[in-house]
Amino acid sequence: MRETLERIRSTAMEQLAAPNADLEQIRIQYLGKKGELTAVLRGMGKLSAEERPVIGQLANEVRADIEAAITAQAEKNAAAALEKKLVDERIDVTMPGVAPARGRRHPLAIIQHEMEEIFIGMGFQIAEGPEVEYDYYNFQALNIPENHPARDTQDTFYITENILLRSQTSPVQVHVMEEQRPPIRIISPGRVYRSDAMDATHSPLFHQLEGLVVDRGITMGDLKGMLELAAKQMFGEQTRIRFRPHHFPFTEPSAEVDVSCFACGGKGCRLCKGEGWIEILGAGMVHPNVLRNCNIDPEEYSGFAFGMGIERITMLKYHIDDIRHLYENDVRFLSQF
Ligand code: 2NL
Repeated sequence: MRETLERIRSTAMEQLAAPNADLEQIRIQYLGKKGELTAVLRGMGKLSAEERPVIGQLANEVRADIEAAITAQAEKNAAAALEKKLVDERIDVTMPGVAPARGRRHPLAIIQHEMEEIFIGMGFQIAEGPEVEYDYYNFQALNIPENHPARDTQDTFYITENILLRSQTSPVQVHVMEEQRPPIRIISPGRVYRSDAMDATHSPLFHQLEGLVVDRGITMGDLKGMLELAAKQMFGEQTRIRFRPHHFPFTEPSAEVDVSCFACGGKGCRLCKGEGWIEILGAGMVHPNVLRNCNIDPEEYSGFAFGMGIERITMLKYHIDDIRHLYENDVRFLSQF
């Protein structure tokens, strides 16, 4: 029996020493209910009274040795597994990162924000409104009655007989004049729609920035001074402006406004088509009918207004020769700004 115990101990130790030994299987094989050591202990009843304590002690030692060896091996395995995990999952924190592809502002948004900053700097507030409007706000309130020829040049998309996509952002300003009392000093940037065929300079959807100032004693001189300041900030300190008489139904008098060419300084070049001047906006004194439509007394108050196409300014500043580039979202184009 002593030999059996010694053999059990040495074979168990051999098995435990083998690479990839199955510790649980070995524990069951020797120490389990039906294990080899357990079987020996069961047979102890047949031993003599002198032998029993000696063999019993040896059996306990063998059990303790095997248990200790299993625990030791389990600890070794766990340490080895941890070491392997640490090596496998090592991170070199000094490695350069993968730079994420970064987007940027669309050229139209760059120019719109530039203009917003300039007018905010002069005390204007930004006003926004719906792109779907009533005929009244887009036309009638602006002194463009039914059958007025301006309805042709500003032909838009109709949702119903009297609901349409705004052809200018002026309706936003009409809402503000209805809801607020002067002094009013706002700009309204945003999308506008016209029933135009797409070509190099036209698009059925484009962007406008309009401005409106209404207060006591506002004159054409205020309009000219303010526009000159804005033009210098937008196109450079040496920029001059020029007013040419024009007609808009919603302003009287009205003017088209040119800036001295910011490419050649006024000598005449390809950008200004030899003119020395570039048209950038329309403007004028708010028509008394428009003020009256908004319950503002034209005897007490006067105002000026102006409007410009954001696409046009963007194309001029960035030398973009076709408006369609601005809508095609080709990253090779957009990444240049
Ligand atoms: C242009 C010309 C202009 C206005 C827009 C306006 C708005 C109100 C009253 C009076 Cl509420 N006028 N806006 C005035 C003059 C010109 O736009 O060529 N836009 C692209």
